[in-house]
Amino acid sequence: MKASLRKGDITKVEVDAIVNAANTLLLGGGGVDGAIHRAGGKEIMDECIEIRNTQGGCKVGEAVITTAGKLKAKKVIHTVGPVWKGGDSHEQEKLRNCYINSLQIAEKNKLKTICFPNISTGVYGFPKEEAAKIAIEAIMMVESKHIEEVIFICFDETNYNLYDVALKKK
Ligand code: AR6
Repeated sequence: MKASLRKGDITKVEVDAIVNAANTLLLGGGGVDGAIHRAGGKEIMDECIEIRNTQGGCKVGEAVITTAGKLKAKKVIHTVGPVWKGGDSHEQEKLRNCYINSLQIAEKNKLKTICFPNISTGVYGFPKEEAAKIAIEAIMMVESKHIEEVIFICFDETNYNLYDVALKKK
């Protein structure tokens, strides 16, 4: 599995699946979640509502998959990152699970290219350097037959530079 880095807007990326940094209710919101729902259209929300009605949303660290609606990607994998509460509430483990569970869903769906935003590093306040380290280590823990490439996309310069340094060390 190859790991690569890009700068920019995840809604424009042409891959098998983009990952959304959602909330437990799968109701949409601000940040990358808002951008994905705005660009992808109603179909994504319709499937999120269906998932909410059947399994009550998505727990922190877990992931669910929907259509990507009008986006160039084929699927959206919604995962819920932890809110940073100082580091003593298993935030690291929960964030690691977001990456692992998203990749496991991708693998189950035979998807080859997956693009991740920097989960939890926006309004959820996870320290960016630690989040980047966890993300990179997590994807290396996943065994896969189908996944060929994982792309980390960074919207802000700080995250881009942190991933650039961290990926070069691997
Ligand atoms: N493309 C790529 N990355 C983006 C984009 C974009 N279009 N927009 C923002 N980012 P956040 P969280 C980056 O706050 O911290 C929502 O309201 C952003 O710079 O979107 O996991 C949900 O509904 C940051 O680095 O997600 C939840 O309630 C990263 O995406 C809550 O926010 C994550 O920032 C989730 O908070």
